[in-house]
Amino acid sequence: MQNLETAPMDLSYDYALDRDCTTLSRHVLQQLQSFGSEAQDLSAIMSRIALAAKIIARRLSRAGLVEGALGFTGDINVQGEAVKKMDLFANEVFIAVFKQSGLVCQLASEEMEKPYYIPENCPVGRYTLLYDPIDGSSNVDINLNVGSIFSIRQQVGNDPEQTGLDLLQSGHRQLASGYVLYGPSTVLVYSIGTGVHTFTLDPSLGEFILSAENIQIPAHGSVYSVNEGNFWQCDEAIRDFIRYVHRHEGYTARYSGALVGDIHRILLQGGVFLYPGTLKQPEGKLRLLYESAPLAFLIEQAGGSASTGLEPLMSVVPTHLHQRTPLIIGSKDDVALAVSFIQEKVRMDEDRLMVNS
Ligand code: P6P
Repeated sequence: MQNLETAPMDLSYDYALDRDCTTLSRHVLQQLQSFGSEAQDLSAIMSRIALAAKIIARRLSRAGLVEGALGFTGDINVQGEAVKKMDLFANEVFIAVFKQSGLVCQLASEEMEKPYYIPENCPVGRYTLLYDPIDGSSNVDINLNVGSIFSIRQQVGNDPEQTGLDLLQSGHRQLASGYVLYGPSTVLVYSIGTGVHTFTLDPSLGEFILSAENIQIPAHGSVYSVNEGNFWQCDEAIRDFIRYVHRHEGYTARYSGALVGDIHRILLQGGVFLYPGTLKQPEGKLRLLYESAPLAFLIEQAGGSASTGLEPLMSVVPTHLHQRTPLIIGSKDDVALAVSFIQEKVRMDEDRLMVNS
């Protein structure tokens, strides 16, 4: 059989079969170079996430035709945000695909005040899934891209009080993370600590098929992604960074209102995404455990970086489940530039304090 590494772009039957047979579950085992129980578990978890993604993608693709798929439920979630019907549907999908899987002890989501606890799955050593079922749900009713974000952690001990306290760990404790981008095609991007890989849903097969391996984010990119409507709400250091990219050639603004789409662009083309603290939300808007930390894990695996502006995002240990965090994430050089404006201001404030003391 041809060596696929060296063969020219060959859409022969053999190549097509090889490509179509590199499914997500097989890829996880290849990445872990193991058929042991933990590798099988993680492979099975990724397959359940893929199943959830397919069910959500199907609903999104027909949302305009399905009674009750669009619009708001009328409820307010634990974040104080109006709940979209698609948020609720997607949250239920993740619960349904994992409830009978025997793999996951707890499911923690943006849509649930407390984790969904599955006691029969909780002998120590099972897993926890933290997820944002639909990120960017304001885009659902206008048919723009949305995403799902997930993070897989080891379940540590039992938490019969369902407080979620055992989930309050830094991003370094993640075993795997990724996102699904529901766009013109449905793409699942994941890392299990051995690089970043993308799978594209082939509707004719009903399978996610490997489309790119070991993605590396460029060290620099022209894109900066921030909601400039918050300009006067942001700290002076962030305003100075935005003024810098306004005044220097080679920068372009891209902001979709859906984190996953903005991050996917930056993963592939380079650049920096910022959601800093604002006067109204000094801790920022994005949640740490099931939005920022999974994306930080993945972007660092691709050679990028993620910061709160004051410390590496992956180092933050939350004090509560739905903790928010400022987020600056993307190409190493671009994150470093944005963070340098914040650190310069911290230095100036410290110097001013010393002079005045
Ligand atoms: P804003 C969507 O609600 C979300 O959580 C992210 O997907 C997105 O990046 C951000 O909020 C957009 O927030 O305040 O710019 O509308």
